[in-house]
Amino acid sequence: MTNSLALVALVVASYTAMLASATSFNVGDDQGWMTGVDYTAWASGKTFAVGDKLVFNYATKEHTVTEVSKKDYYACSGNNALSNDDGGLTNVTLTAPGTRYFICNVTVHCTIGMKLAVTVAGGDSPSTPPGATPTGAGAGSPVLAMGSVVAAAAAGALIKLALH
Ligand SMILES: [Cu+2]
Repeated sequence: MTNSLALVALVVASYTAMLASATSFNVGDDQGWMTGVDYTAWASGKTFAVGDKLVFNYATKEHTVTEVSKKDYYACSGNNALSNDDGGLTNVTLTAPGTRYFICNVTVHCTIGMKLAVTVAGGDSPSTPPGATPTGAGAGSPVLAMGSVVAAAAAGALIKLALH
């Protein structure tokens, strides 16, 4: 009985931690960071929050994750890059509200569409009024909802066990 009690407590603790943690987005989902993917479509309908993470997966040195200004994003210019990586796995944590711009700086890749703009909700973002709770549209929402249900069920089991 002690073991199952500990297990239930562990489950509750891990789901609670998951609920509090930020969402990690795999850019391009299974396709990753490559040419031929519409990243504007990928980003649309997703809600990005401060603390969330973007994970770019790509073939090492075949692409870059280059963060640029809005102007350079539209110009596909990596000449004044804010950051640059070609290591094959680039993690970007969204630390503040606002829009961030990423391009691939390899030959014509950006020009043919390998670029991503992500708007992080919060602050002065007009698309997310203060106090608004994103529901459904965010990629993380179904998982979080499921986590809540499991956490609630586990909490119920914990109470039952405690009563015995
Ligand atoms: Cu590329």
